[in-house]
Amino acid sequence: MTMRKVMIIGAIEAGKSSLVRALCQDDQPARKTQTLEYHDWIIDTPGEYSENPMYYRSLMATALEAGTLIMVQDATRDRNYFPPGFAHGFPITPIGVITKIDHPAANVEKAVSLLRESLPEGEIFLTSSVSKYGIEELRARLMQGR
Ligand SMILES: Nc1nc2c(ncn2[C@@H]2O[C@H](COP(=O)(O)OP(=O)(O)OP(=O)(O)O)[C@@H](O)[C@H]2O)c(=O)[nH]1
Ligand SMILES: [Mg+2]
Repeated sequence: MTMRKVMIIGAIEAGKSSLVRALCQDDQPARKTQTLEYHDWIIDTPGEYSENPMYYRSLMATALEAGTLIMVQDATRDRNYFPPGFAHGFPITPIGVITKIDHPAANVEKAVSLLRESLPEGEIFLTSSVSKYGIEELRARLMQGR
């Protein structure tokens, strides 16, 4: 049986690569993602791919290699960078993740409602790559989906 990958998308600096590292128990700090990065079972994407519609086709094509899509919303941001209903454009299971919930400026409730505009249904996990809150639970869920 082939192990299906997880693709992670979200705005620039939303915390995608830090989340990937937390899920893979890699303690090195994340650096700016410049291109698609294939990790063991996660495909990390640059924030530009989610912010610029020019890259949507590339995201859609790469999603075909994955079974699960993680859509990230930064808890410290007051806007959603995905178009409305974006999750429906992908033929794989979307899971929402709120990042940086440890941050003093985090507004989790606001972040969830912003993410809901693009992911109307489906699970949303609350996480921090700093405190590791929610990381184990998310990893367990992702393992089920493979
Ligand atoms: N407080 C806090 N800061 C975080 C967390 N996750 C990431 N950060 C910070 O947010 C910034 C961006 O993190 P990255 O993981 O590189 O973000 P990214 O989404 O991969 O960014 P791109 O590669 O540019 O698309 C860094 O300064 C991180 O230290 C978190 O859980 N809590
Ligand atoms: Mg990155």
